[in-house]
Amino acid sequence: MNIDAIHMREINMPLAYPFETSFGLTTGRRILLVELECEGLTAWGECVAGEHPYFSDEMIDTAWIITETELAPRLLDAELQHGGDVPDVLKQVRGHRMAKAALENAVWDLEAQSKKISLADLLGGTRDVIPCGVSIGIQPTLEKLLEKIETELAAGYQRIKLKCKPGWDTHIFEAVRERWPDIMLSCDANSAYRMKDFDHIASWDQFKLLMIEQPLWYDDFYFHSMLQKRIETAICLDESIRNRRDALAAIDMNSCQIINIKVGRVGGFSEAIAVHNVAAERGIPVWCGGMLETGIGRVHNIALSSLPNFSLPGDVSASARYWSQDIIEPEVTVSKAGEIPVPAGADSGYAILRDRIESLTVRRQTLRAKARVTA
Ligand code: OSB
Ligand code: MG
Repeated sequence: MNIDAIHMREINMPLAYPFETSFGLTTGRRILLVELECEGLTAWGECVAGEHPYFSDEMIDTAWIITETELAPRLLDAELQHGGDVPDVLKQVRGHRMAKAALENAVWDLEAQSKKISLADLLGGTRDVIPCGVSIGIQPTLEKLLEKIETELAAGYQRIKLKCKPGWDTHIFEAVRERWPDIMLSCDANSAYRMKDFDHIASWDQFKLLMIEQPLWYDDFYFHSMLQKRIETAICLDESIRNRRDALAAIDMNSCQIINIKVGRVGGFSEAIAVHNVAAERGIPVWCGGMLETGIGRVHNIALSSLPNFSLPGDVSASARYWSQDIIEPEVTVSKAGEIPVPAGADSGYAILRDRIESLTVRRQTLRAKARVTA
């Protein structure tokens, strides 16, 4: 596979509902999309870097410049057989995993198309449907939060994750558990707590949470392992896990008992599969995280979630929870059982809405391969 052209574009999309976490409020997304042209085929990738470097050190503007100046030129020069060849092509560039993932994932998509198999099959997926949960942002009031949960449970979602932070934690868990004693419930602090909060976090054991996601520093394993010793509830790491070695270190140190895999955060499908595999070998369940993706990233997340060790409901949910209109058709929907079917066969079953993408585009850039000498 020789890539002939890489089209980069930024689209701006307002979120249907504002999303608040301990690190900030998001009301609209600025998203870098890449479109690869290769021997008559076309595949898209979505960069999940945020508008600001608040979740990770990447943001759309750093991803844009790195893609344009470093990553895309390397990919255009490379001889590729597989999506799995991409990390080696890009390895001279350190970091910038979300930018790399957008390109690598599109190459896997091309490979699946050229082999006429589903992306899930190419990745090693084994599930026909994936179990779905939702991540519910910090709300203006407790009443609003309870209403949201009621709506999501009625829609069929199997697990509710509550974003939390100091001042929006114990009392909401208490109220939710009082109303729904038995639902699968977890929380995500996005690094909002410190060592002084250990007793406070330990008091949440009474709520029988499935997990507490990333309570401490975004780059930490050691203090999470200290905390894990002090609490019964499983810690799940998100931000801290950048690659397979991080997963190994975190598991060996007992920094976590569950891992959230985000394909952008770990730099692409190859590393996501490696994290999945190392966790599986050690009996650590994983689930697929979300980054407020459009349908393009969402469909890639669905394929990844079909791997066997994605045994817990993920944060991959229906398009309508994010967008008044998605950029793929049909939109992603969730069944009453809280599941999304995994597309089988060569056709992903989702079409890219090119006109809609055009109308949302605010900047674009095309890079083309140098003329190739063919024998
Ligand atoms: O920590 O999982 C997170 C969204 C943006 C950045 C970080 C996170 C999230 C979510 C939302 O929790 C997941 C989703 O619904 O896409
Ligand atoms: Mg998280």
